[in-house]
Amino acid sequence: MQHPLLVSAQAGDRRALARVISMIEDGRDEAPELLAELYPHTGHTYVIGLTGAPGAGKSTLTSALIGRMRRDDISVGVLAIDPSSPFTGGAILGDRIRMQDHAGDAGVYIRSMGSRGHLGGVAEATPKAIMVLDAIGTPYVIVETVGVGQAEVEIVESADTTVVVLNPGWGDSIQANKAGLLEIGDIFVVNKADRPGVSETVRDLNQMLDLGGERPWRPPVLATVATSGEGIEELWTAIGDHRRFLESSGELDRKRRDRLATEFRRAIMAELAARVETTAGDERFGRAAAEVAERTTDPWTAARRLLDRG
Ligand SMILES: Nc1nc2c(ncn2[C@@H]2O[C@H](COP(=O)(O)OP(=O)(O)OP(=O)(O)O)[C@@H](O)[C@H]2O)c(=O)[nH]1
Ligand SMILES: [Mg+2]
Repeated sequence: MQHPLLVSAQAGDRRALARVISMIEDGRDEAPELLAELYPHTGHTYVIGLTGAPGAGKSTLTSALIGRMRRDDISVGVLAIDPSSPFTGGAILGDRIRMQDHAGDAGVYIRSMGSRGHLGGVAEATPKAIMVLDAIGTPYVIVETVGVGQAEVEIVESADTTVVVLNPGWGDSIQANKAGLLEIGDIFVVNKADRPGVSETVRDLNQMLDLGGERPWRPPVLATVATSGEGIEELWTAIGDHRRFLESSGELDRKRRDRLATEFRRAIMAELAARVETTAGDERFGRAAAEVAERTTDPWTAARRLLDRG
C-alpha cells in the first residue's frame, strides 16, 4: 500500500487508521480509491459478531474476549455499532469505560460507529471498516451491535461467527425467538449467569434450537458471567469450533463470496447515486425534471430515459 495514511495505519499509527475509517465512513471522494488500494490486502480477518438486547452484557463480554485473545498475543479490532445515534453518543461512552482495560494496548483497536449521515449509513460503512482493519493485518474483528432492526441484521451478515447474547429470565428466550435472533445465532450465550434462572433459559433455548431439526452446525448454548470471566474460555473454544466447521465445510468461502456480491451491488448503487448527483445540474436532467413537473412524463419513465433505458 502506498497511500501515506494506509502506510501509517499499517505501521500502527492509530490516528491514521481512524482517519482512513472516517473518510470511508463519511463517503468522501477519496474513499473508492482508498478502498481499491487496500482491497488486495484483505480476505484474512475473521469476524465475530456479538448481538443482543441493550444491556445484555455485549461490551463486557467483548472486553473479556479481548482479554482471552490477548493472552495468546492475538491482535483484535472492535467496532461498536450504534445505529440509533448520529454521533458517538452516551452508550458508547459506557462501552469505552467497560473496555478501557485495553485502552493502552497496541494490539487492541476500539472504534464506535454511528450513522454519520452518509447515504447507506452504518450498515454500509461497517463492512468497509472491517476491510480497513483486515488490510492492515488485524486477524480478528469483533462487531458489537444491539440486536433489534434490519440494519443490525445486515451488519450481522458481515460476521463469520455470530454470537447472540441473552440473559436469564423466563421471557428472554421467547423474546429472542420473536426478534429472529434464533435464526442468526451460531453460538448462544446466556450471560449474567450469576443471576437466577440460567438453567431454565439454557434449557428453553436448547429446546427451541432442537426444533430446527438436524443440521450440519447445531449452535451451542453457553452460560457466562462476563464480569468475572466465567465461561469465556468455553466461548472462545466454541468460536474456534465454529470457525473450523465453516472452513472445513466450505461455508466460509461461500459466505465471503456472498459478501463480495453484496459489496458489488452496493458499489453499483453508490456509483449510480454519484452519477445522479453530477447529472442533477445538467440540461438533460433539467428538461426531464420539467417534464415531470408539468406531468407530461411520469417520474419512472423520465428516470429510465435519463439513465438510457427507456
Ligand atoms: N451481574 C452481572 N452483570 C453483568 C454481567 N455482564 C455484564 N454485566 C453488567 O451489565 C451492564 C451492561 O453491560 P454492557 O456490557 O454494557 O452491556 P451491553 O450489552 O454492551 O449494553 P449496550 O451496549 O448498552 O446495549 C453493566 O453494568 C455490566 O457490568 C454479568 O455476567 N453479570
Ligand atoms: Mg455495549
